[in-house]
Amino acid sequence: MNRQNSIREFERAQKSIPGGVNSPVRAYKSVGMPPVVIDHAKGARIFDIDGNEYIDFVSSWGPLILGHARDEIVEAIKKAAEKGTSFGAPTKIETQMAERIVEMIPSVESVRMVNSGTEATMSALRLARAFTGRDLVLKFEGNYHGHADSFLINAGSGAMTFGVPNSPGVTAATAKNTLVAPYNDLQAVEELFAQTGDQIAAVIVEPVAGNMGLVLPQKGFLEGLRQVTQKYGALLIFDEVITGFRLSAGGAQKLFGITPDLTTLGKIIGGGLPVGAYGGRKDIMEKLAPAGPVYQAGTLSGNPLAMAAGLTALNILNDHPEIYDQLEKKAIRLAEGFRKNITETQTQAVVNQIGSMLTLFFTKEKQVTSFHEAAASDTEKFAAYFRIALESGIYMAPSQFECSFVSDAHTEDDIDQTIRANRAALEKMQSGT
Ligand code: HOZ
Repeated sequence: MNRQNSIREFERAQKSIPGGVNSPVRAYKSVGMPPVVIDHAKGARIFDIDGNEYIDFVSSWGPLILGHARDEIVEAIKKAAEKGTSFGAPTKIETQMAERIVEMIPSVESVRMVNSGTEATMSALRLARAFTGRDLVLKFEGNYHGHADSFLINAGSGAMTFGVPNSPGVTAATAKNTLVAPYNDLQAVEELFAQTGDQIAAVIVEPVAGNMGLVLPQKGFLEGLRQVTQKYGALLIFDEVITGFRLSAGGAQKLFGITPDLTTLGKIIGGGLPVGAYGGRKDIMEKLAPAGPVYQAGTLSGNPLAMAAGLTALNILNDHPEIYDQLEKKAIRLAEGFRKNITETQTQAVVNQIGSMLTLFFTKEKQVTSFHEAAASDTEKFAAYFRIALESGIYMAPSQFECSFVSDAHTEDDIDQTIRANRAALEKMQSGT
Protein backbone atom coordinates (compact mmCIF):
# COMPACT_ATOMS: atom_id res chain seq x y z
CA MET A 1 0.00 0.00 0.00
CA ASN A 2 1.18 3.48 -0.77
CA ARG A 3 1.10 5.66 2.35
CA GLN A 4 3.21 8.61 1.20
CA ASN A 5 0.62 11.18 2.26
CA SER A 6 0.42 9.70 5.74
CA ILE A 7 4.21 9.78 6.05
CA ARG A 8 4.37 13.42 4.93
CA GLU A 9 1.51 14.45 7.21
CA PHE A 10 3.08 12.78 10.25
CA GLU A 11 6.39 14.54 9.57
CA ARG A 12 4.52 17.83 9.45
CA ALA A 13 2.59 17.03 12.67
CA GLN A 14 5.80 16.37 14.59
CA LYS A 15 6.83 19.99 14.08
CA SER A 16 3.89 21.37 16.05
CA ILE A 17 2.55 18.47 18.18
CA PRO A 18 4.70 16.56 20.73
CA GLY A 19 5.60 13.30 19.03
CA GLY A 20 3.18 14.23 16.24
CA VAL A 21 0.14 12.84 18.08
CA ASN A 22 -2.40 13.83 20.70
CA SER A 23 -2.27 10.44 22.45
CA PRO A 24 0.93 8.36 22.53
CA VAL A 25 -0.13 4.96 21.13
CA ARG A 26 -1.31 6.63 17.94
CA ALA A 27 2.34 7.27 16.97
CA TYR A 28 2.80 3.53 16.10
CA LYS A 29 6.23 3.58 17.79
CA SER A 30 5.88 0.06 19.13
CA VAL A 31 5.10 -1.35 15.70
CA GLY A 32 8.04 0.35 14.02
CA MET A 33 6.34 2.37 11.31
CA PRO A 34 4.80 5.80 10.88
CA PRO A 35 1.08 6.03 11.71
CA VAL A 36 -1.75 5.87 9.24
CA VAL A 37 -3.38 9.30 9.01
CA ILE A 38 -7.14 9.01 8.76
CA ASP A 39 -9.37 10.89 6.38
CA HIS A 40 -12.82 9.44 7.07
CA ALA A 41 -14.74 6.34 8.07
CA LYS A 42 -18.16 4.78 7.65
CA GLY A 43 -19.58 1.64 9.25
CA ALA A 44 -16.75 -0.85 9.76
CA ARG A 45 -14.46 0.76 7.17
CA ILE A 46 -11.82 3.40 7.76
CA PHE A 47 -9.95 5.28 5.00
CA ASP A 48 -6.56 6.97 5.16
CA ILE A 49 -5.44 10.15 3.40
CA ASP A 50 -3.80 8.07 0.66
CA GLY A 51 -7.16 6.52 -0.20
CA ASN A 52 -6.41 3.10 1.34
CA GLU A 53 -9.37 1.27 2.87
CA TYR A 54 -9.23 -0.92 5.99
CA ILE A 55 -11.61 -3.03 8.07
CA ASP A 56 -11.48 -1.24 11.42
CA PHE A 57 -11.14 -3.14 14.70
CA VAL A 58 -9.92 -0.14 16.71
CA SER A 59 -13.40 1.39 16.72
CA SER A 60 -11.85 4.60 18.10
CA TRP A 61 -10.46 2.46 20.96
CA GLY A 62 -13.91 1.27 21.94
CA PRO A 63 -16.58 3.96 21.60
CA LEU A 64 -17.91 2.97 18.19
CA ILE A 65 -19.93 -0.10 19.09
CA LEU A 66 -22.41 0.90 16.37
CA GLY A 67 -19.72 1.57 13.77
CA HIS A 68 -18.47 4.83 12.28
CA ALA A 69 -20.78 7.71 11.40
CA ARG A 70 -23.96 5.78 12.17
CA ASP A 71 -26.77 7.69 10.43
CA GLU A 72 -28.95 8.19 13.54
CA ILE A 73 -26.00 9.56 15.53
CA VAL A 74 -24.84 11.91 12.78
CA GLU A 75 -28.41 13.19 12.44
CA ALA A 76 -28.72 13.75 16.20
CA ILE A 77 -25.45 15.72 16.28
CA LYS A 78 -26.55 17.89 13.33
CA LYS A 79 -29.89 18.64 14.94
CA ALA A 80 -28.27 19.50 18.26
CA ALA A 81 -25.65 21.73 16.60
CA GLU A 82 -28.35 23.77 14.92
CA LYS A 83 -29.73 24.62 18.37
CA GLY A 84 -26.36 25.74 19.76
CA THR A 85 -23.15 23.96 20.61
CA SER A 86 -22.64 24.77 24.30
CA PHE A 87 -24.56 26.62 26.98
CA GLY A 88 -22.80 25.86 30.24
CA ALA A 89 -26.29 25.64 31.71
CA PRO A 90 -28.82 22.88 32.47
CA THR A 91 -30.54 21.24 29.50
CA LYS A 92 -33.30 18.67 29.16
CA ILE A 93 -31.11 16.24 27.24
CA GLU A 94 -28.56 15.86 30.05
CA THR A 95 -31.34 14.73 32.40
CA GLN A 96 -32.63 12.31 29.76
CA MET A 97 -29.08 10.98 29.49
CA ALA A 98 -28.78 10.57 33.27
CA GLU A 99 -32.14 8.78 33.41
CA ARG A 100 -31.08 6.44 30.61
CA ILE A 101 -27.81 5.56 32.40
CA VAL A 102 -29.57 5.00 35.74
CA GLU A 103 -32.00 2.69 33.94
CA MET A 104 -29.27 0.73 32.15
CA ILE A 105 -26.49 0.37 34.75
CA PRO A 106 -27.78 -1.53 37.79
CA SER A 107 -25.63 0.10 40.50
CA VAL A 108 -25.96 3.69 39.29
CA GLU A 109 -28.59 5.68 41.18
CA SER A 110 -27.19 9.09 40.35
CA VAL A 111 -24.63 10.17 37.75
CA ARG A 112 -22.43 13.17 36.96
CA MET A 113 -21.32 13.85 33.37
CA VAL A 114 -17.73 14.84 32.60
CA ASN A 115 -15.67 14.99 29.39
CA SER A 116 -13.43 11.93 29.46
CA GLY A 117 -12.71 8.68 31.25
CA THR A 118 -9.70 10.30 32.92
CA GLU A 119 -11.91 12.98 34.43
CA ALA A 120 -14.37 10.33 35.57
CA THR A 121 -11.82 8.18 37.44
CA MET A 122 -10.00 11.19 38.91
CA SER A 123 -13.27 12.62 40.23
CA ALA A 124 -14.56 9.27 41.49
CA LEU A 125 -11.37 8.84 43.52
CA ARG A 126 -11.72 12.29 45.10
CA LEU A 127 -15.30 11.45 45.98
CA ALA A 128 -14.33 8.07 47.44
CA ARG A 129 -11.65 9.70 49.59
CA ALA A 130 -14.04 12.36 50.82
CA PHE A 131 -16.78 9.83 51.54
CA THR A 132 -14.58 7.44 53.50
CA GLY A 133 -12.22 10.01 55.02
CA ARG A 134 -9.31 7.80 53.89
CA ASP A 135 -6.38 8.47 51.54
CA LEU A 136 -5.24 5.19 49.97
CA VAL A 137 -6.45 3.72 46.71
CA LEU A 138 -5.73 0.18 45.60
CA LYS A 139 -5.35 -0.48 41.87
CA PHE A 140 -4.12 -3.40 39.80
CA GLU A 141 -0.98 -3.89 37.73
CA GLY A 142 -1.66 -3.28 34.06
CA ASN A 143 -5.08 -1.72 34.70
CA TYR A 144 -5.35 1.73 33.18
CA HIS A 145 -7.66 4.38 34.59
CA GLY A 146 -6.67 7.37 32.49
CA HIS A 147 -3.74 9.64 33.10
CA ALA A 148 -4.48 11.28 36.45
CA ASP A 149 -1.40 11.14 38.73
CA SER A 150 -2.84 8.66 41.25
CA PHE A 151 -3.37 6.06 38.54
CA LEU A 152 -0.11 6.31 36.59
CA ILE A 153 1.42 3.69 38.82
CA ASN A 154 2.06 0.30 37.17
CA ALA A 155 -0.41 1.46 34.52
CA GLY A 156 -1.46 -0.32 31.35
CA SER A 157 -2.36 0.94 27.86
CA GLY A 158 0.09 3.49 26.38
CA ALA A 159 2.02 3.57 29.67
CA MET A 160 2.71 -0.15 29.30
CA THR A 161 3.29 0.03 25.55
CA PHE A 162 6.00 2.65 26.01
CA GLY A 163 7.50 1.19 29.17
CA VAL A 164 6.58 4.14 31.39
CA PRO A 165 4.12 2.46 33.77
CA ASN A 166 5.23 4.96 36.43
CA SER A 167 5.37 8.32 34.69
CA PRO A 168 7.91 11.00 35.60
CA GLY A 169 6.05 13.99 36.98
CA VAL A 170 3.99 11.95 39.43
CA THR A 171 5.27 13.00 42.85
CA ALA A 172 6.43 10.47 45.42
CA ALA A 173 3.84 11.97 47.78
CA THR A 174 1.05 11.06 45.35
CA ALA A 175 2.47 7.65 44.48
CA LYS A 176 2.66 6.58 48.11
CA ASN A 177 -1.12 6.75 48.36
CA THR A 178 -1.59 4.24 45.54
CA LEU A 179 -1.28 0.58 46.45
CA VAL A 180 -0.83 -1.93 43.63
CA ALA A 181 -1.81 -5.59 43.55
CA PRO A 182 -1.53 -8.15 40.73
CA TYR A 183 -4.75 -8.44 38.71
CA ASN A 184 -6.66 -11.64 39.53
CA ASP A 185 -4.70 -12.12 42.76
CA LEU A 186 -7.28 -11.92 45.52
CA GLN A 187 -4.85 -13.14 48.14
CA ALA A 188 -2.55 -10.17 47.53
CA VAL A 189 -5.54 -7.85 47.92
CA GLU A 190 -6.54 -9.49 51.19
CA GLU A 191 -2.99 -9.16 52.50
CA LEU A 192 -2.91 -5.43 51.67
CA PHE A 193 -6.24 -4.98 53.41
CA ALA A 194 -5.00 -6.91 56.43
CA GLN A 195 -2.09 -4.44 56.68
CA THR A 196 -3.77 -1.10 55.90
CA GLY A 197 -7.46 -1.83 55.32
CA ASP A 198 -8.62 0.97 57.61
CA GLN A 199 -6.84 3.53 55.39
CA ILE A 200 -8.03 2.29 51.99
CA ALA A 201 -10.69 4.56 50.51
CA ALA A 202 -11.33 2.46 47.43
CA VAL A 203 -10.35 -0.40 45.21
CA ILE A 204 -10.54 0.58 41.56
CA VAL A 205 -10.57 -2.17 38.95
CA GLU A 206 -11.28 -2.78 35.30
CA PRO A 207 -13.77 -5.63 35.82
CA VAL A 208 -12.49 -7.01 32.54
CA ALA A 209 -9.00 -5.70 31.88
CA GLY A 210 -8.72 -4.15 28.43
CA ASN A 211 -5.53 -2.13 28.74
CA MET A 212 -2.91 -4.89 28.98
CA GLY A 213 -4.56 -6.57 26.08
CA LEU A 214 -7.74 -8.38 27.07
CA VAL A 215 -7.44 -10.25 30.37
CA LEU A 216 -10.56 -11.77 31.90
CA PRO A 217 -11.30 -11.78 35.62
CA GLN A 218 -10.82 -15.24 37.08
CA LYS A 219 -13.70 -16.92 38.85
CA GLY A 220 -14.26 -15.38 42.27
CA PHE A 221 -11.94 -12.38 41.77
CA LEU A 222 -14.60 -9.68 41.41
CA GLU A 223 -16.80 -11.33 44.06
CA GLY A 224 -13.78 -11.37 46.39
CA LEU A 225 -13.13 -7.67 45.79
CA ARG A 226 -16.73 -6.92 46.66
CA GLN A 227 -16.47 -8.89 49.90
CA VAL A 228 -13.15 -7.52 51.08
CA THR A 229 -14.10 -3.88 50.39
CA GLN A 230 -17.36 -4.35 52.25
CA LYS A 231 -15.58 -5.96 55.18
CA TYR A 232 -13.18 -3.03 55.57
CA GLY A 233 -15.57 -0.19 54.70
CA ALA A 234 -13.76 0.72 51.46
CA LEU A 235 -15.57 1.56 48.23
CA LEU A 236 -15.43 -0.62 45.14
CA ILE A 237 -15.06 1.37 41.93
CA PHE A 238 -15.63 -0.43 38.64
CA ASP A 239 -13.84 1.35 35.83
CA GLU A 240 -16.22 0.54 33.00
CA VAL A 241 -14.85 3.11 30.57
CA ILE A 242 -14.24 0.27 28.11
CA THR A 243 -16.74 -2.36 29.28
CA GLY A 244 -19.69 -0.06 29.99
CA PHE A 245 -22.47 -0.64 27.44
CA ARG A 246 -20.08 -2.99 25.60
CA LEU A 247 -20.15 -6.30 27.45
CA SER A 248 -23.87 -5.92 28.04
CA ALA A 249 -26.33 -3.03 28.12
CA GLY A 250 -25.58 -2.89 31.86
CA GLY A 251 -21.82 -3.29 31.44
CA ALA A 252 -19.54 -5.88 33.06
CA GLN A 253 -21.29 -5.47 36.41
CA LYS A 254 -24.54 -6.79 34.96
CA LEU A 255 -22.76 -9.62 33.17
CA PHE A 256 -20.97 -10.76 36.33
CA GLY A 257 -23.73 -9.82 38.77
CA ILE A 258 -21.55 -7.63 41.00
CA THR A 259 -22.72 -4.31 42.43
CA PRO A 260 -19.90 -1.77 42.81
CA ASP A 261 -20.34 1.42 44.85
CA LEU A 262 -19.16 3.69 42.05
CA THR A 263 -18.79 3.19 38.31
CA THR A 264 -16.77 5.22 35.86
CA LEU A 265 -17.89 5.44 32.25
CA GLY A 266 -16.56 6.84 28.97
CA LYS A 267 -16.16 5.88 25.32
CA ILE A 268 -19.52 4.35 24.21
CA ILE A 269 -21.43 6.76 26.44
CA GLY A 270 -20.44 9.59 24.06
CA GLY A 271 -21.42 7.82 20.83
CA GLY A 272 -18.04 8.94 19.44
CA LEU A 273 -17.96 12.38 21.06
CA PRO A 274 -15.88 13.17 24.15
CA VAL A 275 -17.94 12.16 27.19
CA GLY A 276 -17.21 10.53 30.52
CA ALA A 277 -19.36 9.99 33.58
CA TYR A 278 -19.21 8.64 37.09
CA GLY A 279 -22.09 7.45 39.16
CA GLY A 280 -23.24 5.06 41.82
CA ARG A 281 -24.88 4.96 45.21
CA LYS A 282 -26.96 8.04 45.86
CA ASP A 283 -25.62 8.54 49.39
CA ILE A 284 -22.11 8.79 47.92
CA MET A 285 -23.02 10.89 44.87
CA GLU A 286 -24.90 13.36 47.10
CA LYS A 287 -21.55 14.39 48.57
CA LEU A 288 -20.78 16.17 45.28
CA ALA A 289 -21.11 19.95 45.05
CA PRO A 290 -23.57 21.62 45.05
CA ALA A 291 -25.48 18.90 46.92
CA GLY A 292 -22.43 18.31 49.15
CA PRO A 293 -18.91 19.62 49.74
CA VAL A 294 -16.81 17.64 47.20
CA TYR A 295 -15.90 19.97 44.36
CA GLN A 296 -15.89 18.98 40.70
CA ALA A 297 -17.02 21.09 37.74
CA GLY A 298 -16.71 21.58 33.96
CA THR A 299 -17.84 24.14 31.39
CA LEU A 300 -18.37 21.50 28.70
CA SER A 301 -19.78 18.81 31.02
CA GLY A 302 -23.12 17.59 29.67
CA ASN A 303 -22.36 19.33 26.37
CA PRO A 304 -25.50 19.20 24.18
CA LEU A 305 -23.78 17.73 21.08
CA ALA A 306 -22.08 15.04 23.16
CA MET A 307 -25.33 14.28 24.98
CA ALA A 308 -27.20 14.01 21.68
CA ALA A 309 -24.68 11.58 20.23
CA GLY A 310 -24.36 9.54 23.42
CA LEU A 311 -28.06 9.34 24.17
CA THR A 312 -28.81 8.23 20.62
CA ALA A 313 -26.22 5.46 20.91
CA LEU A 314 -27.52 4.33 24.30
CA ASN A 315 -31.12 4.40 23.08
CA ILE A 316 -30.24 2.17 20.14
CA LEU A 317 -28.42 -0.28 22.44
CA ASN A 318 -31.27 -0.22 24.95
CA ASP A 319 -33.94 -0.76 22.31
CA HIS A 320 -32.03 -3.49 20.47
CA PRO A 321 -30.62 -5.91 23.03
CA GLU A 322 -30.15 -8.44 20.21
CA ILE A 323 -27.12 -6.37 19.13
CA TYR A 324 -25.13 -7.88 22.01
CA ASP A 325 -25.76 -11.47 20.89
CA GLN A 326 -24.84 -10.57 17.33
CA LEU A 327 -21.64 -8.83 18.45
CA GLU A 328 -20.64 -11.81 20.55
CA LYS A 329 -21.33 -14.27 17.73
CA LYS A 330 -19.09 -12.29 15.37
CA ALA A 331 -16.33 -11.99 17.98
CA ILE A 332 -16.47 -15.73 18.74
CA ARG A 333 -16.27 -16.48 15.01
CA LEU A 334 -13.21 -14.22 14.79
CA ALA A 335 -11.56 -15.73 17.88
CA GLU A 336 -12.20 -19.30 16.74
CA GLY A 337 -10.93 -18.51 13.27
CA PHE A 338 -7.74 -17.06 14.75
CA ARG A 339 -7.31 -20.07 17.06
CA LYS A 340 -7.67 -22.51 14.17
CA ASN A 341 -5.07 -20.54 12.20
CA ILE A 342 -2.74 -20.51 15.21
CA THR A 343 -2.97 -24.28 15.58
CA GLU A 344 -2.60 -25.02 11.88
CA THR A 345 0.37 -22.68 11.41
CA GLN A 346 1.94 -23.83 14.71
CA THR A 347 2.20 -20.25 15.91
CA GLN A 348 2.80 -19.59 19.60
CA ALA A 349 -0.15 -17.38 20.44
CA VAL A 350 -3.23 -17.12 22.64
CA VAL A 351 -6.57 -15.47 21.85
CA ASN A 352 -8.59 -13.97 24.69
CA GLN A 353 -12.18 -12.96 23.92
CA ILE A 354 -15.28 -11.90 25.76
CA GLY A 355 -18.37 -10.32 24.22
CA SER A 356 -17.15 -8.04 21.43
CA MET A 357 -13.60 -7.63 22.83
CA LEU A 358 -10.60 -9.66 21.73
CA THR A 359 -6.78 -9.75 21.90
CA LEU A 360 -4.36 -11.98 20.04
CA PHE A 361 -1.25 -12.36 22.24
CA PHE A 362 1.96 -13.60 20.67
CA THR A 363 3.25 -15.64 23.57
CA LYS A 364 4.76 -18.94 24.61
CA GLU A 365 2.37 -19.01 27.57
CA LYS A 366 -0.58 -21.40 27.39
CA GLN A 367 -2.95 -18.76 28.75
CA VAL A 368 -2.97 -15.05 29.55
CA THR A 369 -4.72 -14.44 32.86
CA SER A 370 -2.36 -11.99 34.53
CA PHE A 371 -0.29 -8.90 33.91
CA HIS A 372 2.91 -10.95 33.91
CA GLU A 373 1.60 -13.38 31.32
CA ALA A 374 0.42 -10.46 29.17
CA ALA A 375 3.71 -8.60 29.58
CA ALA A 376 5.65 -11.72 28.55
CA SER A 377 4.23 -11.42 25.03
CA ASP A 378 6.61 -11.14 22.10
CA THR A 379 6.07 -7.51 21.06
CA GLU A 380 8.42 -7.86 18.08
CA LYS A 381 6.24 -10.63 16.68
CA PHE A 382 3.16 -8.57 17.35
CA ALA A 383 4.70 -5.66 15.46
CA ALA A 384 5.51 -7.87 12.47
CA TYR A 385 1.96 -9.26 12.50
CA PHE A 386 0.47 -5.79 12.80
CA ARG A 387 2.37 -4.54 9.74
CA ILE A 388 1.36 -7.51 7.58
CA ALA A 389 -2.27 -7.26 8.69
CA LEU A 390 -2.34 -3.54 7.95
CA GLU A 391 -0.93 -4.17 4.50
CA SER A 392 -3.80 -6.57 3.85
CA GLY A 393 -6.38 -4.01 4.93
CA ILE A 394 -6.92 -4.89 8.60
CA TYR A 395 -6.71 -1.91 10.95
CA MET A 396 -6.10 -2.87 14.56
CA ALA A 397 -4.62 -1.18 17.61
CA PRO A 398 -0.86 -0.65 17.11
CA SER A 399 0.07 -2.25 20.41
CA GLN A 400 0.07 -5.76 21.86
CA PHE A 401 -1.50 -4.32 25.00
CA GLU A 402 -4.84 -3.12 23.62
CA CYS A 403 -8.05 -4.81 22.44
CA SER A 404 -9.75 -5.28 19.13
CA PHE A 405 -13.41 -4.27 19.16
CA VAL A 406 -16.13 -5.79 17.01
CA SER A 407 -18.93 -3.39 16.10
CA ASP A 408 -22.50 -3.71 14.91
CA ALA A 409 -21.27 -2.56 11.50
CA HIS A 410 -18.94 -5.53 10.95
CA THR A 411 -20.45 -8.10 8.60
CA GLU A 412 -19.73 -11.83 8.58
CA ASP A 413 -17.79 -11.17 5.38
CA ASP A 414 -15.61 -8.64 7.23
CA ILE A 415 -14.94 -11.24 9.91
CA ASP A 416 -14.10 -13.97 7.38
CA GLN A 417 -11.86 -11.61 5.41
CA THR A 418 -10.04 -10.82 8.65
CA ILE A 419 -9.61 -14.51 9.47
CA ARG A 420 -8.13 -15.10 6.00
CA ALA A 421 -5.77 -12.14 6.43
CA ASN A 422 -4.76 -13.50 9.84
CA ARG A 423 -4.00 -16.90 8.25
CA ALA A 424 -1.89 -15.35 5.52
CA ALA A 425 -0.02 -13.19 8.04
CA LEU A 426 0.73 -16.13 10.36
CA GLU A 427 1.90 -18.26 7.43
CA LYS A 428 4.14 -15.47 6.22
CA MET A 429 5.62 -15.03 9.68
CA GLN A 430 6.19 -18.76 10.15
CA SER A 431 7.90 -19.07 6.77
CA GLY A 432 10.08 -16.07 7.60
CA THR A 433 9.37 -14.38 4.27
N1 HOZ B 1 -5.53 4.89 26.10
C1 HOZ B 1 -6.25 4.65 24.91
C2 HOZ B 1 -6.37 3.20 24.62
N2 HOZ B 1 -6.65 2.33 25.69
C3 HOZ B 1 -5.62 5.37 23.75
C4 HOZ B 1 -6.56 6.26 23.11
C5 HOZ B 1 -6.07 7.00 21.88
O1 HOZ B 1 -4.89 7.05 21.58
O2 HOZ B 1 -6.91 7.56 21.23
